[in-house]
Amino acid sequence: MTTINADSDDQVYEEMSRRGAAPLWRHLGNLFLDEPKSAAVPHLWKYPELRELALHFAGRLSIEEAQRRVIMLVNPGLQDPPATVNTLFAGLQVLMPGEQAPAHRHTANAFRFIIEGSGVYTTVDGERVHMNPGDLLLTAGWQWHDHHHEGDDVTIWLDGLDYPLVNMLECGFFELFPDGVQAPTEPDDISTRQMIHGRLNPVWMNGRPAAGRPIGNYPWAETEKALASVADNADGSAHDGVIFEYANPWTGGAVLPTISCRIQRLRPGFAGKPRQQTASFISHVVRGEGTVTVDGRDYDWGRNDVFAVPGWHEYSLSNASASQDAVIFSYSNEPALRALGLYREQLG
Ligand code: 1HN
Repeated sequence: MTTINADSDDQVYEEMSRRGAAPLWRHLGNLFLDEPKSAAVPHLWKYPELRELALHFAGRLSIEEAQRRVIMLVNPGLQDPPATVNTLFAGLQVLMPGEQAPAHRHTANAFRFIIEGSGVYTTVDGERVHMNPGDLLLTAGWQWHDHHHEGDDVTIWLDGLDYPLVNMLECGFFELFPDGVQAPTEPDDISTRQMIHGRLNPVWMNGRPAAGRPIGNYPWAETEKALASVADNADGSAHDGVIFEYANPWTGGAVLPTISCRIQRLRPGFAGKPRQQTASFISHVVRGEGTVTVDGRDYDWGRNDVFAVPGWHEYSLSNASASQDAVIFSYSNEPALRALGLYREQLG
């Protein structure tokens, strides 16, 4: 053991480090901030720019080689490892007619929000789940999934995953399906057909563990119906307009343990009040044009664009159009923060 030289603090600090120790008094300010400061920055991705990149590689990178042909939306503040906000990922996946993306599973939870194309399905744990634009498809952690394109058009969807959180927690597992793609073992779209009716839950399934996802697909036709039936007859939230959370029908809570998915409609002329929340979120514009203002800076979005708002940044949403509404799909890490007692918000 080295003896400490009592005359020189510098030497003792060096010795402290050699002994695997550190002085809290030199770290306290960095470790305990007055309020959160995100490494991620607010950011907007324009869909036509991303689509062009996706189509370039659709023409020259085989699905066998790529496994998943996904253009990752990388936050300028989170490049290594790449993520979109602190705990969440967004990517655009392109699948071409005739292609099959092989089956695999991972502990990360995932969903797809369909942007364009038809004739495509994902097999999730043996159930073929068909997708059309505006549909929300769930693949909960550790469910096998492979994608199949039997239609004629380019298909592009938004992939959302919580792998940045899973990896941060060092709980990532990944496995390839032995036979490439799964043979169907369940009736097509059965989970959606059994569960989508909202207030009519299938009694014979009660008692079954609510693991995985009870609904494979939240079809756009149902989502649109909800928005249309409220229309302009409710003001909704002063911050978000008319906003619905996609619910797990067993629990009434979020569709995935770490991710809440929402759909909102900003009526023409809507100007949302500002708010700030510890949750980070990512939004995809289903239709319309408008602005998200974050920390006083305007980001103007249009159809299919994606924007990220990291936690604890003050933001507000607006739709300046006098005649067109705007519809936005978004997902956030609010359930993960709530589970840990860390969700806070400040309403302007
Ligand atoms: C993944 O497995 C899929 O299965 C999509 O379609 C996007 C992004 C990162 C890691 C795994 C998919 C992904 C992904």
